[in-house]
Amino acid sequence: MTNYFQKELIEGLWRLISSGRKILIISHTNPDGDAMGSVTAMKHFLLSKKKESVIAIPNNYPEYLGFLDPDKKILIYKKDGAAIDEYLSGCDLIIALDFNQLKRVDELEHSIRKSKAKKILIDHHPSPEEAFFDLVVSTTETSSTCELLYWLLISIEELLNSDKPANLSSATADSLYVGLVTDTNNFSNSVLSGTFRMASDLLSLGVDRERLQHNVFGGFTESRMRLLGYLLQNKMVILPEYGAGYIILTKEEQREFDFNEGDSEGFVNMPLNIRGVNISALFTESEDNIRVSLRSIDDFSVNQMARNFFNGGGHERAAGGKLFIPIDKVPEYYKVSLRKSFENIKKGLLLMLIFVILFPSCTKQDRDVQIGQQIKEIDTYVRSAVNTGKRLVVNNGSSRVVINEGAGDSLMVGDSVFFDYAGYIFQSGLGTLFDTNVETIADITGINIYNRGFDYGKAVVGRGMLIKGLDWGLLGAKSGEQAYIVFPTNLGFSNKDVGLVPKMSPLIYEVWIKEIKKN
Ligand SMILES: [Mn+2]
Repeated sequence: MTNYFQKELIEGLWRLISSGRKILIISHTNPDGDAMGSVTAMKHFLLSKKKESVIAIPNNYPEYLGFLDPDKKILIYKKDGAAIDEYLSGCDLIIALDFNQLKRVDELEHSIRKSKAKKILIDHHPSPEEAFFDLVVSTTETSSTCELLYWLLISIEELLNSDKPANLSSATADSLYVGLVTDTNNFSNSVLSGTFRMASDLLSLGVDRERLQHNVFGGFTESRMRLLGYLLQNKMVILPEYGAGYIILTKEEQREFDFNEGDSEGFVNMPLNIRGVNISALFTESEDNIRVSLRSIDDFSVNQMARNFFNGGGHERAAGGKLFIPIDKVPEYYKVSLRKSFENIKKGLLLMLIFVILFPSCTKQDRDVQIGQQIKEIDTYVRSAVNTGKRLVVNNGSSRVVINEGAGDSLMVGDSVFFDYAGYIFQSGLGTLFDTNVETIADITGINIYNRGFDYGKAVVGRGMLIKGLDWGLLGAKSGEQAYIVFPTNLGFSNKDVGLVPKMSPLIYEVWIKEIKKN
């Protein structure tokens, strides 16, 4: 029996699913076992309910997961884009699995955003893009999307047939098992008692455990095994001072060992098997960036580390991101990121200690006082700008001082914007620079901020894709406009340290609007 969910949630979920006539099931780019397991499980389940559905993913799945798609019916946006768009045009329900933010579906994002279909998200990553979906089921404390999906499907079955024990087809069970063993790395992490209960139930449903186990964790090519041996022997570096390890896999080595997408699955975990190593990274050189994969044991948050230093994020102990630096700079950069992460933790602990000792009740009231103070300082700043003849726009507490006027359509909720920006901590004006997409500005600080590729910022405004102050501050701007957008910390990162921004910082962005696309 499951008591995991409120009855209303299951009823709402079933209402959406049962009213869908043409359903599209999607998951994230570079799909792993949990992504592929959850989309195929969903498809089998829908089939058992006589529902038409199609699976679409942004790029191809790794070869070893091919057994989940025996008749090759899964559509891949990179080659089947037109077919997917056509299906979408008549589609009335989209079910998104195993990702939190829509940008995780890459090229597929645009088509999904345009679609008028109802949308459901089922996922176990932090910070889901809630506003976009009609129904979100998100639990970060679940081992895998497949586990979450299992309990949901069982609950639906119980709702529909309260007199019989819940039943799922063996094909559905097989798929769910694949996601379960992938995301727990064969039951070695993120496992709770419910995870084993699910595994036990799946075996009772007739899962062919040995075959699946071999498909997921065996069945490698010879060249993949040789590559692993080579990396462990020649490329794995251990940094005892940080309790960390890493492996760099270059393009040249990928060619030499006939590397295929998915071959490096599990490599990142290898250094963690060494006593004293608690943090591990795998850097994989690709066409225009370096893919970063991070793992940890104990309490070190690689999610924070990925957010702060690797343009990414994920779970507390498994995260990923991207780097845009030459591959030979990676060892130094990794060490700096480790050092700074430990410094942040120490600072956090020290602050916490000070707060506990000195301000036993330093709470929301104190923060409200700080925010009130910031609003006053911002007010003084924008007044002096207005006094020099600048135009001021205030949206929900975010102030925009227009330096150079633009022309054409105004940016409204739902429109897309392309812009250059530089973010500073507000210190009665531009303080410390913490983020920019403009290379010349980044150069001034001497550090390659966030290591980003210097593309335009782009976002759909009013959809929570940007921090609130920026999201709201941009409303009404026109193409060609240059402006300062300034707001108190509650519209920024609030009570969290993020990258170079200490918690409770008011922020100011200089923005240059390049292009606006009306919704
Ligand atoms: Mn997952």
